[in-house]
Parts: sequence; C-alpha cells; structure tokens
Amino acid sequence: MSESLQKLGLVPFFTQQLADTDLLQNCLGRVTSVQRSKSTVVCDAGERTVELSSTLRQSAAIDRPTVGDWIVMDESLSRIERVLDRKSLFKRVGAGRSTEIQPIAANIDTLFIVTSCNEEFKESRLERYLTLCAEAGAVPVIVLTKTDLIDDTDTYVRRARSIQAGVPVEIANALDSTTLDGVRAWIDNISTVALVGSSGVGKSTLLNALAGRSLATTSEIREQDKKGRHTTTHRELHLLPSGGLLIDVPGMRELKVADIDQSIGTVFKDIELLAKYCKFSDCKHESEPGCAVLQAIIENKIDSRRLANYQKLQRENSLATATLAEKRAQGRDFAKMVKEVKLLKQKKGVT
Ligand SMILES: Nc1nc2c(ncn2[C@@H]2O[C@H](COP(=O)(O)OP(=O)(O)OP(=O)(O)O)[C@@H](O)[C@H]2O)c(=O)[nH]1
Ligand SMILES: [Mg+2]
Ligand SMILES: [Zn+2]
Repeated sequence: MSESLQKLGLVPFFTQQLADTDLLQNCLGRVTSVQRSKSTVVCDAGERTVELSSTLRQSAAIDRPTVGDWIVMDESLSRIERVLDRKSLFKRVGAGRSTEIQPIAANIDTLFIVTSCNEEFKESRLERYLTLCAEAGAVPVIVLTKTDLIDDTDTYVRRARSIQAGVPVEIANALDSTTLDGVRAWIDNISTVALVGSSGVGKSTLLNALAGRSLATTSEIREQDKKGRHTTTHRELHLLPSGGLLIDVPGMRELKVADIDQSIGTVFKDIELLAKYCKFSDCKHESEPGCAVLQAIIENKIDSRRLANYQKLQRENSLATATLAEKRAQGRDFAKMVKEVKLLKQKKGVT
C-alpha cells in the first residue's frame, strides 16, 4: 500500500474492494472537496480536479462522491468512475424544501460535535447531532470550546455529559494550543475526524490550532446574539502536517434527520427503557394513562424538554421515511410506465 495513500487514511477495508489492487491503486484517490460538478481528489500522483462519470452524475445525491470518499478514477485521472463502499457516512435531509438525503462526510472514524460555552449551547441540538452520529457509525466526542470566556466550565461539562451516557466530553480554548491535549488524543495518523456544529463555535479555529498553521479562514461572531457568520462555505478534508485527517464542515442552519429508527434509542436509551413499562405498548407518551415516561417527568427523573425533542425527532423521521417511500413508489411507477410504452411500441413495430 503506498505511503501517501496510507497517510490519507487508506486501510484494507477499501483496498479489499478493488479487483486488481496493484493496477487500480494508481487510480485510487480520496475526495477532499466537492464543487458543483467537479471534485478535488488527492491520489498518489498529487491533487487533481476531476469530473464525474455520466452514471455517477445521474445517480442520487447519496450515491455521488462526497468529502472523505475513496474513489476510483479513469486511467487519465480526470474522471471519477466508482465510489468505494463507505465505512461510515454522516448525512442529513437536505436543507429548505429539499427532501433528498444529502451526504455530509464519508469514512469518518470520529465526529467532533463542537459547541461553545455560551448561548449557543443547546441540549436539543446535541441530541440531534448524537443521533445522526450513531446512525453514521462514527464515535462521537463533544468538544466544548470557548472555556476561556467563562468561570464555570463544570456546569457545561455536566450538561454535556447528561445527554448520552458514555460520550466523551473534551474542553478546549481553541485560541490556545496548549489546552488541546484532550482533543488531540482523538487524532492519530490514520483516522479521519469531522468537525460539525453551529456557525461560530470555533471549528475552523480548532482545525488551525491543531494544524499549527492557518488552513481555514475564521471570523468573529456577532456580539449581540453570539451567532456565527457562516465563514466556512464548503466542506474540506485537511491533512494535518503532523499526520491525521480533519474534515471542516460549515455550520449548518438546518439538520433534519432521516433513517434514525435504530440510532435514536442509543441517545434516548432512558426514555426507551421506561417506555417498556407504559400501560399501552404503542404509548406515544402524550397523555395516555399509565405512561411510565410521563410519570418519570412528574418525578423529575426526565426533563420534559428531552421527551419533547425525542418526539420531534421521531416525527421528523417518520415524515422523511414517508416522503422517501413515496418517491421510491413514484420512481417504480415511472419505470413501469416506460416499460409499458416500450412494449407497446414493440408490438406496433415502432422503434
Ligand atoms: N475566546 C475564544 N474564542 C474562540 C474560541 N474558538 C473560536 N473562537 C473565536 O470564535 C470565532 C468563530 O470561530 P470560527 O473558527 O470561524 O467558527 P466556525 O465554527 O468555523 O464557524 P463557521 O465556519 O461559520 O461554521 C472566531 O472569532 C474565533 O477566534 C475559543 O475557544 N475561545
Ligand atoms: Mg469555519
Ligand atoms: Zn408512555
């Protein structure tokens, strides 16, 4: 395995997918950023700006190459022919009115869910990120930034720890690289870490501090409401000079969930365990008699905000699943219609 590809995180999981390893390794690369119709890829021969094959251009967004993907190019290294199976994928439902599932970062080992010790910190947002992280198949780490701006870091650490048992919480002043040992411990020579979180929490500042040089632009947040200015505008995979791979993701305004049926219980294990004791097996924990979850809220064992967020994520998930099923059915109907028209034409002798 070539040393430069190893530095980019190439492991047997990907090479095993190649029919002829030696021949294809020259055409193997990793996507570091995606523009409208082109992608930037790093391979043994260096950096290339490449196009998509016509098959990939026509495929659904989720199947097109995204940042972090391992891909196979044609021999002239100008076109992506194939996206290798992914080890993990962090995705969301597209923003705005889109219902398409959008891949955000592929083949990540660890997800840094970055949040700052100020008004931006919200339990519900972290629950949402953690659910998507569990679905993605990455290890979550909550990174609390801007600890230098407050006296009481412990309160934030306690709040962050209460969201999902066992999730590590690291604290950082991203402006001071001597405070980053906890965060650094999650970075090694072959793993890929993606940085996600609201605009302005300090993802790019943290990337620069870890790299020891300015790889990404940063800018000050708005003083009045502490909101960021959406400084980073595209996702990018960076190779740290000392080794390790970091994907800087722009702050996302919207993070709608889909496909979280399995993962939601990882984050809301407490609610799902209690639900087993509800009188009705299909209890929605709204106003049903004998509801063990509502009883736990009365007894202050669970926060009503947490239940409301659990229900909100489930509603969102059901909606996304229904929309996807409808789209697939429409696709099937359309394919059936095309087939019928072809048959009819054949019968009539029209070509
Ligand atoms: N005091 C302090 N300021 C920080 C820290 N981390 C980031 N900042 C500041 O917060 C502001 C926003 O940082 P960015 O790194 O641009 O934030 P971002 O998360 O990349 O934002 P987007 O690219 O918009 O998603 C900058 O002015 C940073 O200097 C920190 O730990 N402490
Ligand atoms: Mg940024
Ligand atoms: Zn119930």
